[in-house]
Amino acid sequence: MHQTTDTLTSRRHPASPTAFLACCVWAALLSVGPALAQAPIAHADANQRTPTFSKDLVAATAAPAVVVQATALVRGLKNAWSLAWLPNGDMLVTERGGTLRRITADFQLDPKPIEGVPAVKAAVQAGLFDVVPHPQYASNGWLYLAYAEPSPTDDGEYGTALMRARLKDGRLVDQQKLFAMSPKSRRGFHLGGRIVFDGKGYLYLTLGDRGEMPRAQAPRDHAGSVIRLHDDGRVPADNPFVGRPDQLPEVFSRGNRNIQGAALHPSTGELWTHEHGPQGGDELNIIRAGRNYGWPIITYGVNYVTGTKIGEGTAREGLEQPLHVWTPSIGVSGMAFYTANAIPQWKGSLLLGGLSGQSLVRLVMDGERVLREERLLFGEVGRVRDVRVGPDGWVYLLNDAPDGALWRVQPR
Ligand SMILES: [Ca+2]
Repeated sequence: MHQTTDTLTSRRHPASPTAFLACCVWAALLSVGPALAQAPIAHADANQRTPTFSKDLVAATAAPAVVVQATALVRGLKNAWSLAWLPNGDMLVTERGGTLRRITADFQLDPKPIEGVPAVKAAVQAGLFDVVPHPQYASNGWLYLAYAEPSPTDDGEYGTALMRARLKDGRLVDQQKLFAMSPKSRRGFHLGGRIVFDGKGYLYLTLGDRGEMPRAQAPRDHAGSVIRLHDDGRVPADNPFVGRPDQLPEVFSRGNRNIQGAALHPSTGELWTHEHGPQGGDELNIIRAGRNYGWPIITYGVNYVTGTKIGEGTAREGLEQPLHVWTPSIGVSGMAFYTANAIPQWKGSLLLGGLSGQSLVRLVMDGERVLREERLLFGEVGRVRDVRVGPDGWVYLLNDAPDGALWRVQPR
């Protein structure tokens, strides 16, 4: 069961002119859209691991290591999306419709939403997404928000954007828009919206394909990518496609369908994400510079209702394989590594939520290998939108409902 980084590395194909040519040839043969054939982004040394499958590991899990219960601490949250703590113990919660709420350290919901939130397009899956304080928030006061930004020309189009601001007297001030995906679209699906700081002055923002599948492989399109920026919005000089006029410099990875959960690995510092598959095929991935995660060329899912095949199968040289696959889909959302001490048996686990799966999922990891999967709290908190570990070491959840709540998870 031990699959170390070294063994994975040794299985990669060395980058070479021949391999690059091979990439170009098969990319040109793909049928997902002319954009891909123009400028293949596929990586020659893709990691061709064999993923684990949720259905195998859940079936093998007889009983959870720790039986937990969830307690609703704050009710009356409307389609809550993201939870963050401030240094004084207060919490901030976004509601997808476009409101930012403050919860005091003793779990009292401020009835008055925070003012000055930018205009958001709230439709289908679009709206206000992540709220994340800067790692040095205590000294610089920057709060980052991801949201669906309406087109300034009022043409009905919108796209995922990133801004930062400071919170002063219940209001966002000093606002700076840092990024907006291009092109915008009228499709209300798959907007990503998670923000992760890497602790080195950079941040990642996850995006989605907007329900317009070929865009995830279109080289001059932000859709279906993870982007990487300096904390002030500048494009890092070492981003993988900087200096490539056929590509976009913000892009860090592509071929990502819709990422609504992302977290930095506590020891490697790498960005781990999951993404929604279509019908089946939710994935866990490690996002690496310049890699292509395959959507919609390869997937373990199929088309909704019809069950027909998407793309070319489940694997292709040069396209990343996921670590773990959920078929049927659980609608993955929210992610946190558990490194606290409050629940010692969970140390080192990866926690994530299921929307349609209506559960908290705990993955027991050995490096990059999932050893065990537990489905916890099934049906008890509804559609789990966000999963965070609080400063007290307990796990907190937000559920996606018109009358949702902030929940604390503790051993029963
Ligand atoms: Ca994939």
